[in-house]
Amino acid sequence: EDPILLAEFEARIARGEKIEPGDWMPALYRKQLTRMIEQHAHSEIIGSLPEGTWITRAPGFRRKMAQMAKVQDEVGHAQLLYSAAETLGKTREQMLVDLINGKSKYSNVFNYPTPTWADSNVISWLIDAGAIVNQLANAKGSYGPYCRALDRICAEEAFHLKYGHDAVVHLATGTPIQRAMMQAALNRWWPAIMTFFGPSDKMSVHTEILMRWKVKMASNDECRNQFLDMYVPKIWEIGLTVPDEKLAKNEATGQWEFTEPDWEDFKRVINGDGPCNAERIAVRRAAEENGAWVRRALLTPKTQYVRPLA
Ligand code: BYC
Repeated sequence: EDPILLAEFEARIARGEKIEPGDWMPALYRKQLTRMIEQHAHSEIIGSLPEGTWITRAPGFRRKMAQMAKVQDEVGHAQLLYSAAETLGKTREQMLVDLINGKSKYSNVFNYPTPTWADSNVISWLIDAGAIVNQLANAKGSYGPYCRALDRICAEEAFHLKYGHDAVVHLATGTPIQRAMMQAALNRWWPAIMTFFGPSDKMSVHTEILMRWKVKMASNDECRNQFLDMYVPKIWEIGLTVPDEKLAKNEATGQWEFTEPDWEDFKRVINGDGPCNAERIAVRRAAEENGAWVRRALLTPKTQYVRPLA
C-alpha cells in the first residue's frame, strides 16, 4: 500500500470526513467493510424469519398488521445494506450465493427458535434495542454509504423498539399465564442477547483495525455495557427478572458484571451448527430458487418478447 495515500486516508478519517465509494481506500478497509456490511445485510434478511413466522399467528388483526410492517422494514434494511455493500465492489448476487453456501456469516441470535408469541416480542424489543445501540454508534463512522443506510435504519428501528416494548409490557402486565410466558421467553433469549454484540473485546479479532478506521465507533463490550445500562432497569421496571444471578452494575467502574457467555456455543452457532441454521438457510434457498424465473425474465432483453413487425 502506498504510504502517502494511506497517511492521507488516515488523516481524512481523523478529521471526521466521510470516505465515499470512488475515493482511495486501503484494500483491507474495503475488505473489512464488505464483510461487516454484508453480514449486517444477511442478519436483517435472516432476522426477519423468526418474527415472520408469527405474522399469521399474532394475536389479533392490529398486532398482525404491525408485525407484518416490522418484518417488511427488516427486509427493506437488508436491501439498503446490500446496496451499501455493493458500492465496495461485491455484487448482490454473489453476497446472496455466499449466504446460502454458508461462506458469509449473519447474526448468531437468529439461529434460535421462537416457540411462543412472547419469544417474537423479545426479539422485537430487546434484539432491536441491541441493534440500535450498535447502529447509532456506527452511523457516525467513516464510510458514507454505510452511515447513510444506518441513519435510515435507526429511524425505523426506533419505531420497532416502541412496538416491541408495547408488546412485552402487554404480556408482562397481563394474566399470570401471560406473565409466565413472557418470563420464560426472556429466560430462553437472555444468553443469545448477551452474545449479540460479539465476543468480548479480549477475543474480538477485528475491533482494533475497525475502530482505528472508524468503522466501529464502539467496541463489542462497550455496546454490551451500554445496552445493559439502558435496558436492564426497564426489564426490572415491568416486573420481569433477568436469568443471571451474577448480573449487577459495579457502580465504582460503571461496568456491568455478569456470567461469562458460553463462547464455545457462540462459535458453533456462527459457524453453522445452531438449532435453526439449516432451517433458516433452507428458507433463503427456497426463496432464491422460487424467484429465479422473475430474475431471468427481468434480465432477458425485452426484444425477445416483441413480435417483429410484418
Ligand atoms: N453473530 O472480531 P469480531 C437486527 C463474528 S439485524 C455472528 O468481534 P467484528 C434485526 C465476526 O463476524 C442487525 N457472528 O467481529 C433484524 C467474526 O467472524 P469472521 C445485526 C458474529 O466484526 C431483524 C468473528 O465473530 N447487527 O438487529 O469486529 C429483526 C469475530 O468477531 C457475531 C449487525 O449485524 C454475532 N453476533 O464485530 C430484528 C451489526 N459477533 O467474519 C432485528 C453490524 C461476531 O472473522 N456488525 N461475529 O468470520 C457489527 O457491528 C460487527 O460485525 C459485530 C462483530 C459487532 C457484530
